[in-house]
Amino acid sequence: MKKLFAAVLVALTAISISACAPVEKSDLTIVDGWVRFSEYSDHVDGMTGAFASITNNTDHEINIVGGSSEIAGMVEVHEVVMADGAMKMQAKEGGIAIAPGKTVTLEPGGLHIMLMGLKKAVLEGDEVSLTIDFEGTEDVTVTWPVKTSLAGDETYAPKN
Ligand SMILES: [Cu+2]
Repeated sequence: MKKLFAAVLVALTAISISACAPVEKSDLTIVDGWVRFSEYSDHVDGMTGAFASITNNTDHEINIVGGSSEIAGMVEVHEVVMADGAMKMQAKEGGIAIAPGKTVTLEPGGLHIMLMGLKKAVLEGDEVSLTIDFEGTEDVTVTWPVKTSLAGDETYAPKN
């Protein structure tokens, strides 16, 4: 009986340690995450952006390479470039690199995570669960609030 009790204690301790591990490790510090409001249309796949400040706490480069979300058919990392005098967004080749000790800010009009092929509206007050895929560290699942667009946003209307 005593032996069994000890075994249960060991098992409980193991569970609580593994539950805490990802937080204690923290290769990354992710703050100010949010997802842009988007109305959903049955006729056209909606898109929206996800934004945050991400700091690389390691001594090696980490890349944001993509992601996934239940509410989106596809998640990509995007950059905004000037093409023929107009701002245009496109997939960022090789992902978004974060140098050791540096912070990358994902923001409207700049680097961002793009949720494409939305399966439902993304409304103010909602929370969106998003798994961000990294190279150089483990993938991270975040839950971010939805906010309405800010001045200076690029347009997220599909091109076709
Ligand atoms: Cu985009």
